[in-house]
Amino acid sequence: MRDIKLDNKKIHFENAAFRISAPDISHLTDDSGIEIAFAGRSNAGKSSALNALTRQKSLARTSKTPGRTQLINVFEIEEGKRLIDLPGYGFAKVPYEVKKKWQKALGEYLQKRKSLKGIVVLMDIRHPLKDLDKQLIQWAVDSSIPVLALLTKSDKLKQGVRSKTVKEVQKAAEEFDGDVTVRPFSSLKHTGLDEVKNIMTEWFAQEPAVNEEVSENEDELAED
Ligand SMILES: Nc1nc2c(ncn2[C@@H]2O[C@H](COP(=O)(O)OP(=O)(O)OP(=O)(O)O)[C@@H](O)[C@H]2O)c(=O)[nH]1
Ligand SMILES: [Mg+2]
Repeated sequence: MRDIKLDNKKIHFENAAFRISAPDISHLTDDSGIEIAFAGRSNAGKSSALNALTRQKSLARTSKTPGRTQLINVFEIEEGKRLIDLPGYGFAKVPYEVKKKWQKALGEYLQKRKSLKGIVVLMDIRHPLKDLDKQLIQWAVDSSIPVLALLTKSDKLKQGVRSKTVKEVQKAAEEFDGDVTVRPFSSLKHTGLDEVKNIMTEWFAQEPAVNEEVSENEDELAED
């Protein structure tokens, strides 16, 4: 019996398949179910983390050139369960107009998307908690959205410095006074992968968002 129960909850991340690339939320498919977004500075390792999580080498496009992901990319694990690869922020070399467009699309997505039920904020372990990272985490906390702060490329640091950094960021994250979990992560070595999956599985077990039509019908019924 216990196995069956656990099996019901299991999320098959490896089943994730690309659905759509959208320049902004007006082009996204329906806003029902649960979405978990991967956000972070350009080059932080968002696309690599998605590929590690789904055990697919090239599901999300990765690049040595910052600014690779310029669209909101949607991957569906199963009906009503999606992973979102968001454009990176804070990359200085992108032309101002392009940057403005991305930031607007990103801001709109974060503020308006009802199915957004969890945000994974990825930060290079060597440069954590930059201003835009802090703004994003604070915004998520203020919107009661849980945050998993992943300190990426943890393979780049020796064990001692790594643990010290994780502790420091954990301490700093307490200041946000919300549901913020900090963990080291490496897409290369798969460090932290199981824990990420566990946390995301919990997030996927939250109450899903419902379509606008459904809630309107409910309103009508309530008026009757
Ligand atoms: N050593 C190491 N390198 C990594 C790791 N994760 C990502 N990288 C490298 O970091 C670079 C950027 O990775 P991406 O996954 O493309 O980063 P991104 O955040 O999606 O970047 P944008 O789409 O430009 O915002 C690539 O050269 C990756 O190979 C890691 O865990 N360890
Ligand atoms: Mg990317």
